Amino acid sequence: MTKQGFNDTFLRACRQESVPHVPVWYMRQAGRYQPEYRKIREKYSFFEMSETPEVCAEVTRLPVEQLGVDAAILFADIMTPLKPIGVDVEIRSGVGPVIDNPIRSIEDVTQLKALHPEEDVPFVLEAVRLLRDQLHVPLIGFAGAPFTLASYMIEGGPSKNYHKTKGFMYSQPEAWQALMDKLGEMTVAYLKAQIDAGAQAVQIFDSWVGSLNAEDYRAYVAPVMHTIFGRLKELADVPTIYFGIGTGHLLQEWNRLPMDVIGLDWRTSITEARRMGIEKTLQGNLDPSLLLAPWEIIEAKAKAILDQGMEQPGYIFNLGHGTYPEVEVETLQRLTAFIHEYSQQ
Ligand code: 1CP
Repeated sequence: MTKQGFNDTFLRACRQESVPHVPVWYMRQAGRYQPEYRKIREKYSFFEMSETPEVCAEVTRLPVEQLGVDAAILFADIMTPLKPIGVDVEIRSGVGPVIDNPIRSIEDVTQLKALHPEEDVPFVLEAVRLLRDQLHVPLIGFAGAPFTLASYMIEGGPSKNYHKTKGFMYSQPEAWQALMDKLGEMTVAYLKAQIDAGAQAVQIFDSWVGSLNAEDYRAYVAPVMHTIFGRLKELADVPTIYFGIGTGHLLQEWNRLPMDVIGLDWRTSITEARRMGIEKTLQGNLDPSLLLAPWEIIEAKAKAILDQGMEQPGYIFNLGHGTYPEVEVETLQRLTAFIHEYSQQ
């Protein structure tokens, strides 16, 4: 049952149905480019914010109200479910996730606990429940993908080349497999709980998996992604989205996974992906750096992307990666209005 006045264009586009306009939302749409966010963030740490359901719901709603986007994404982090399974993680301002006890061996993997969402992350589920009552657009739940989570768990923080992660993968393949299996189970449990609480779509962020070539992706990562998306399809009837940076060379592999929407970064155009035979819904892919350019340039690029996306049903406008703190709120407001207006049918 949909609420009266509920805007379901995003869900319709996920399912490749006709839409009155192209739906749009932005990765990292809640964040430091918003003065209201910065004000709240002065008072709380990142995890204090996301662990307080009322605050979490407030910052999740902020971009929906301010920008007029067609979907909300839960305010949390891909690291959120790692704390209860035994990972000592904090989010450092201007840096990102930092982990004091990085994974080095099979013993470290064995010590990781299973996630019990209702006991371990009740605040996430409570925020989802609050938001479902408050929102008139779909709520996207999310999780990090095993490779990308493992990259932080093994490196101990952000990385440029992921060489410790890949070194672990190549030299301790059994420990790697055990880690993928554990994180895969955690991801299914976490997303299933978000869906049961009310999330109407889920996105899995595999931001850093583009650092692998297609052969290694197939050997070391594709099996767990197959299991995760396959299990989600059995357990729930909501659209699933898979996103990564620099993953153009992996799209054929992705096309074989049982999921619905591929999130593209700016390196692979919508037309190129279609030419490669990708028939899933596509989401993307304006380079977020463009948001710092004069409006005429942003508009011309957005128009070019829309022209490609609108060639067939199943297209969602987004950025190719998250917004930056330097972006002006007005720019995103104007862009959202432009996407809606230009794509109106
Ligand atoms: O608005 C939203 O998009 C929802 C909230 C959200 C999401 C979906 C946050 C809040 N983080 C994420 C996902 C996330 N977190 C990803 C996948 C998407 C991506 O590639 O950007 C990744 C890799 C992280 C890890 C992370 N957390 C980073 C990146 C570090 C790196 O390796 O470069 C950072 C900076 C964080 C902290 C964080 N998470 C979210 C916010 C708003 C912030 C900044 C916190 C602050 O200091 O105020």
